[in-house]
Amino acid sequence: GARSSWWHSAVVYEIYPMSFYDADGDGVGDLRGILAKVDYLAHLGVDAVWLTPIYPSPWADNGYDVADYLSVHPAFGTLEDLYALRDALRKRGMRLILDLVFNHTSDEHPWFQAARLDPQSPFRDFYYFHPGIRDEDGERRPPNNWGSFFGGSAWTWDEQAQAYYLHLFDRKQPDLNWDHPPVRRALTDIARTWLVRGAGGFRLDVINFIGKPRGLPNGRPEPGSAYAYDLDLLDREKVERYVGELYRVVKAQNPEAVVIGETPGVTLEEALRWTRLEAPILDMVIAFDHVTFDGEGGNKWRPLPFDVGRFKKIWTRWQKGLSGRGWWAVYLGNHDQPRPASRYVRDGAYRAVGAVALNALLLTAYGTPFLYQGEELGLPNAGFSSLAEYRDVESRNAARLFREAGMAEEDILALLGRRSRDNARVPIPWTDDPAGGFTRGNPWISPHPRAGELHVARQLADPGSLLAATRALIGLRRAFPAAAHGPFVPLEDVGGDVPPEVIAYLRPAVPAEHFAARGAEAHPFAEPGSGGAREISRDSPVGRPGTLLVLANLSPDSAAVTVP
Ligand code: TEU
Repeated sequence: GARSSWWHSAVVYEIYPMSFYDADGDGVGDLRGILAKVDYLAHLGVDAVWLTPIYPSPWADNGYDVADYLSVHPAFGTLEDLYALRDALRKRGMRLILDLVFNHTSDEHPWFQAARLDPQSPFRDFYYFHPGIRDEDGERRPPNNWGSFFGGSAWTWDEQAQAYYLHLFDRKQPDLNWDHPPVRRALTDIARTWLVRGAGGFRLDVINFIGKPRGLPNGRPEPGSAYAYDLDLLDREKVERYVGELYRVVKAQNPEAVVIGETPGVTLEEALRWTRLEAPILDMVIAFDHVTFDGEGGNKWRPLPFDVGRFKKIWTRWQKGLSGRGWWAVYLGNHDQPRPASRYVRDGAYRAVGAVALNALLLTAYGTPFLYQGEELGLPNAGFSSLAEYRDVESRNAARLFREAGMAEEDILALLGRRSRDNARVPIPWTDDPAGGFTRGNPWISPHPRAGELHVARQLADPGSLLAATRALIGLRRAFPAAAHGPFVPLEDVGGDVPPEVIAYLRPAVPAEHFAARGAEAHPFAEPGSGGAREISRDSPVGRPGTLLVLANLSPDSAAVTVP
């Protein structure tokens, strides 16, 4: 199938604008801040930048509660600032990907404001309002047992509307009713407008959740809970029909625009069906099997010890399952996940090498790698010292529910320190000034406790840093199409006993034009055989031409890369 689109050989860099860089000193990152750092992005060598939502929002869920899909939140800047960023990226060969949150709006969006005020409003059917049902003792209650991912019921009674309304996330995020054609038309128009404005593509937030089953039936309650989070209820035919419609509109407007579906709970079969290379309805999916297996029943708040064997099995299943047939976003972290350098790596000496290994896995895998801001620095979890420092609605709701359930404060703090999304949302440290040089104001969230040790300036100056290794890996991916397109073959499948002291073996220098196009100096690789390693003989099962080997000696101080 066709794999010649730009995103099939691209590396995407995810930016959480609130925490990237603050140019105007109000303590919140902004678009001018990102603009100030485009040469850093060019130096890294990434091909596209995905911004999480930058639209007007009350920030109940840090922008995933959109109050106006076509403007820019004043705290981030103006549309002109966004266009300036778009142009600066484009000049350096990079595209801008926007986040479309189409499963729900903010309750402060004009559509919801109109809908809740007047049952006759044309916007009433934009959402799921329901009068509720009477239980045996005549009490009114929600129409089903669905739970909100942010705690409690997925239904809230609204006095103004005199009805319940559905919100799979926070109560300030009412779900849109995609069965209502005017909803689909309105959202498609919004996507088209952003394409006209020069967006290079979209990441569609929880886009499989738009397939609400007709009749809104009860789901299977989660063990120990009154609520159901039953993704099996989703109507897949509906998802395919609506997503397919949106995909065709986007491609008709700009075939080069990438369409990325964030699809929590997606199965490998669905991923193959939706991203099949010959007739996709999504160019790639963001899957979750490898970021939910370390929680009991997929519940992040019931963490299990990290089991690298299980991780490898899941990773291999998806890599082999998709190879040559479908496509996915390859990621280990993002703004919703704890930091990979804490989640997948034992503490202590191995952190530095472990972080290199993770970036090597990410950047040599089949699919499009998504590097989330700070992963090039190996930032571990922030781990706040007090609950008051948490900003994330999911974490604050969870802490309240744990407290009501009698959990001790220090246990809540430990659990959030391990699983909260805020672990990956603290500001990027740029310099060795106390708050990491992110802002000259008061940061909206606590700075990273290890900013002083891991900041960008220090790593830029160190050729042995994780930043340097990550940059080299991005360049390597450029030199080895096999990294993105080659079949994924676990070493044990080739029976090769890889010589233990083999180090990174990178044949051609990265084409200089890759870096020149970004106005950055070329990055020569170590010549073969340097470092005194034994050459990999061509007749060894792992020395086969066209095979990409990314190996390293695992001495703790090594900045070399390691075998996935
Ligand atoms: O995340 C969807 C999603 O699955 C998350 O709820 C994830 O499972 C959870 O955060 C893990 O702790 C998207 C956005 O990425 C997230 O930031 C939003 O909060 C959410 O949708 C609602 O828009």
